[in-house]
Amino acid sequence: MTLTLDPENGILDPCPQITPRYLSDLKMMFKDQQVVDEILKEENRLIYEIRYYPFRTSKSDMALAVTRIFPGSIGGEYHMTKGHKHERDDQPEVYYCVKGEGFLLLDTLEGEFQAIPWRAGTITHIPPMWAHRVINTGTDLLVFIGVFHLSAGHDYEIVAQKGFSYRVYAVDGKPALIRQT
Ligand code: S6P
Ligand code: ZN
Repeated sequence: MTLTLDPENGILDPCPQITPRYLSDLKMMFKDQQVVDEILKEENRLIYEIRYYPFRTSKSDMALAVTRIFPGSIGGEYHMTKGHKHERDDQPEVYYCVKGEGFLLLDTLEGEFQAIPWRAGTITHIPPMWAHRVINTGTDLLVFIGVFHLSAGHDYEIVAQKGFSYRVYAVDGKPALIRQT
């Protein structure tokens, strides 16, 4: 199976499934809930979209997902993915940044943390059991590809409960990692 990705806009062809994530879908992930509520009164902003393709074979199934994060911030905190940990603790993932700039946050949610600076061309292996979240700190679209096993599963609840160790804010127009207590 061969797919085509437009690196300028992150459009995948063919693409059987597109999942939009609006602000209301990741409301609880942002720190400033008052600002979130104010924005939601005006508009339910589209933060990112996931374009998904499953590769089904007789013996082992993989999936590819292209995520497009639109630029912007909520209460000074850059647009980001919801973030999750794979349900299966033996399932890694590979991310490839196609366009844009930002950070990949990796967190065990048990004290270990890494922030990987990202730009077009960066490839990162996400080990099993590490929660992962991508932040768009640029003024343009951030596009990345994730490749993972179809059976990996996604635990969003644990991220909502424990939170990542750091948040990424725009401070004087530049990204700053702020430790969460
Ligand atoms: C799946 C992979 C990505 C994310 C996507 C959106 O394992 O890590 O395709 O699903 O980047 O992030 P999230 O946290 O909303 O699933
Ligand atoms: Zn994942």
